[in-house]
Amino acid sequence: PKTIFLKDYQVPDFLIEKTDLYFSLDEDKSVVTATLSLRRNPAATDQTAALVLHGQELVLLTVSIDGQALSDADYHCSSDSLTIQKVPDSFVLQCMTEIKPQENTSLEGLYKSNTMYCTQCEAEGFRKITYYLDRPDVMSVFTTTVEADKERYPVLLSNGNNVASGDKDNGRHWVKWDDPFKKPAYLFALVAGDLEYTEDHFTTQSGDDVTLRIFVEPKDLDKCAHAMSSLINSMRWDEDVYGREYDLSIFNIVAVDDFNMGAMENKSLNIFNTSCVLAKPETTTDAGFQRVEGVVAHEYFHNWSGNRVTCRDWFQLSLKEGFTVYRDAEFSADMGSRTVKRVEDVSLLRTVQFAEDGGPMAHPVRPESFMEISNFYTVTIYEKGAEVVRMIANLLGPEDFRKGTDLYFDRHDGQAVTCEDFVKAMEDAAGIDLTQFRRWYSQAGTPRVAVEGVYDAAAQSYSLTVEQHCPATPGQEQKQPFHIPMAMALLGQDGALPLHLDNTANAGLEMVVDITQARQTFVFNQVKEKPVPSLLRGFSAPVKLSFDYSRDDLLFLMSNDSDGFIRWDASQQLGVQVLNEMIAALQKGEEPTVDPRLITAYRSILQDESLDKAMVALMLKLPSEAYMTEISDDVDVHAIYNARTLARLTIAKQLEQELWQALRNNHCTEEYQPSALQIAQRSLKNTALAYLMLLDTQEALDAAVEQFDHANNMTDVLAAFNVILNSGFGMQKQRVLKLFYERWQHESLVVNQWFMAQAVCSVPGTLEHVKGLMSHPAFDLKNPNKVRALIGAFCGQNAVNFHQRDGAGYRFLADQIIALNSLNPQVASRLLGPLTKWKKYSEASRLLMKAELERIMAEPGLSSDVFEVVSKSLK
Ligand code: B3K
Ligand code: ZN
Repeated sequence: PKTIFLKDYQVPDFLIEKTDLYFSLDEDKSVVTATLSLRRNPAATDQTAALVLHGQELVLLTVSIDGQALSDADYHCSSDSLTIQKVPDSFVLQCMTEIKPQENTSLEGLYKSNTMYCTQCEAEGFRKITYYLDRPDVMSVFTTTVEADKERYPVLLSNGNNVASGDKDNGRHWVKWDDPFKKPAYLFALVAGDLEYTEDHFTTQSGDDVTLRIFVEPKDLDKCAHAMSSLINSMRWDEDVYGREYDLSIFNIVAVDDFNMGAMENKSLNIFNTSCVLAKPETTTDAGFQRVEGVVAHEYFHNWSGNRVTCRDWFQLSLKEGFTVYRDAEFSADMGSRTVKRVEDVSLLRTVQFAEDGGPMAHPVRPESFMEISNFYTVTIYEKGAEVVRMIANLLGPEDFRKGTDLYFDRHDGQAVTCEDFVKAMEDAAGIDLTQFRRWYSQAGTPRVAVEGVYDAAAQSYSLTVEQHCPATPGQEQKQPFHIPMAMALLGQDGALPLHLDNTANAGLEMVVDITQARQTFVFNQVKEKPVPSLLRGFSAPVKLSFDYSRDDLLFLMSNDSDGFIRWDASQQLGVQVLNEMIAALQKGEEPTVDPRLITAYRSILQDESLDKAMVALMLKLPSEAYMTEISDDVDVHAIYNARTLARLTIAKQLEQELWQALRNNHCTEEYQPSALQIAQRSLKNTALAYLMLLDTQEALDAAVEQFDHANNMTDVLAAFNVILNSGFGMQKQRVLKLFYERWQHESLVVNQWFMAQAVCSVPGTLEHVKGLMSHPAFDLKNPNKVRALIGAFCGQNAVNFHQRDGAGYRFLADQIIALNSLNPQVASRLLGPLTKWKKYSEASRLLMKAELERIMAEPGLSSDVFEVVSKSLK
């Protein structure tokens, strides 16, 4: 595979004014007729260039220009292009191609999922449908006619408005769609199937009626209500917060079982993985409900941040993804608990994104090169990109940020633009200079920020000395200092102290200091007592901050900071200190002990009535194994697991009474709602249950079994199921495994949960069990959700079993990647994640992991997806 560079970007030689598509769908082959109105791009440097269209896995039947069929000598077909040397300046090109959607297991382009046809074109899937200029800066209006058997495919959908339809003889029918908005091919969509829909309506601020429909298989009609209300809430929110209205009279969502990602924002025809749209209390967990809400909002918000204003090229992907993740995160914060949402997002960022930024695939938010763009739909592009937008929003403040987004949307409506255009709009609207800030787009890696505080009692001054440094990442040895906005406060014994930075007048109790140099000192005056600094409040920048807090400082922050994120973060830092001490003891062959201050802190959290229960649950969770792994350079998986397990057991023993109280007091008797309040109760109750089950008492087992048997919602059922599976109660285990499957075998998404619960089980022997499940009738290597639930979860979330010492876990994963490489390269490449981090592990594991990467590398016929990740990991 070739490497493509941002610096080589050139405008397209041709533009496509109009695209007319005719699909004739059939069981053995489908025929696509594309009629394209093309003209030379006046901005192109070479006005005599040949026409080169993208195309893959297509059989070309006929090709004509302005009605004249071309002969073999007039054009050239390769495995990924169609070249026509001589074309007029303006002309109509017609291509007829044949494709086989039913054989397309890559789930990119046009493919079949169960009995329905559907598409996924982002990033470069449209070229598997017809020859085209498949790049986002070529924007065209589209008309699409879909023709298929009427009985099997009564529903025929595409982008825009349904403008005509009719029946043919031989039982076939057709529907024609017209999308008036210019769009790049990656936003094209088509669906054909035997689907039913639920419908609702939304009236825009301007008074226009929009018909909203969610299309699903008939058996799933009872699981659409949450997605529909989430959609309506998103539409209202985008009007209220960003002034953005919907722009067509119809908005469709379709649920598909086989899907590589969560969902796709195709213009007016969003296609969703069933896991991100279907929800009802009996089958869906609280996390599932929240995911549906978040993804529905995310895809809807793309209508402006992505569709109306799109990306010039794929290096700019974060332009739409980072911004849209920021938008959906703020929406979810407004719908539920803001602090909880922030803590969850920061947790993800600090484990998964920081790990990516420190590994072989590290790349800037705006990458400079790639081999396979599918590999760049990453936590860096999405989540770090969202943090960058969040920093801009905070630097500007709400009013100027809104001016900035208004300017961005107005200035670039209907255009394909760059991250630079976004930043420029912000600068122009707010009148500020983001020159140094732009390094967040170009430099990869997580900055380390070391802070030291010195209190001078005589001078009543407190100085914070800050040093920043960003480690090298592939291709970027040296980094320039970042502009890091650090929100902070100084806490005294009776509350926050007034901040007089450099003798200025009182700046209030909280401020943002702009760290811009490699080393700099901030002096605060009139500080009446030695403060505990509260740093990086709200996680104001995506950095690794270190400050030498004593455990007593951390306990103080945990109970006194007014910033919920800081309280949680202090509990995590305390947990890290305690666990690291235990890990060190284990490695020296000594008896590890749990610092009693941790237990005392947990006790007071459990007893603090004023705290949000969801926050209590979060603060009672020790740092995850994944986080402990991320912050360590020489990872000893088994020591981390053993220390954590022992700490958890000690906590359970010493807080047994308090945990029982939390369990009993948070039993919810009302009808299920995915509301912040109920979610908080359930999460605290189930956190308590998990601790109590570690005690191996009959009483705890009874509580779990009772909950498993009688709960009216999947959150509680699954929580009970999980703790029973991880316990030593063999008979109950067998019983719940069987019962759960029997009860839910017809609900594919619940069966995924069943696979996942077994895959993440920490008991020994899980690898063999997982291998056995691969031949379970419900498992299907072609279905990405099943692969993620079983293989992905085992390798990514079950460290102690995946890293079993003989390397069998690594071998298992490599075998699956080799099998998936030819079936579905995108899924194969994503599964590689756990192996790519091999350099972090202690030597024995490291060598075994590397050997498996080398074995994959030696496979013939590697996809560009897998090749890129494996080759970069081995460098
Ligand atoms: N834009 C899509 C991602 C599609 C990726 C395909 N490899 C989903 C989203 O971010 O909304
Ligand atoms: Zn997106």
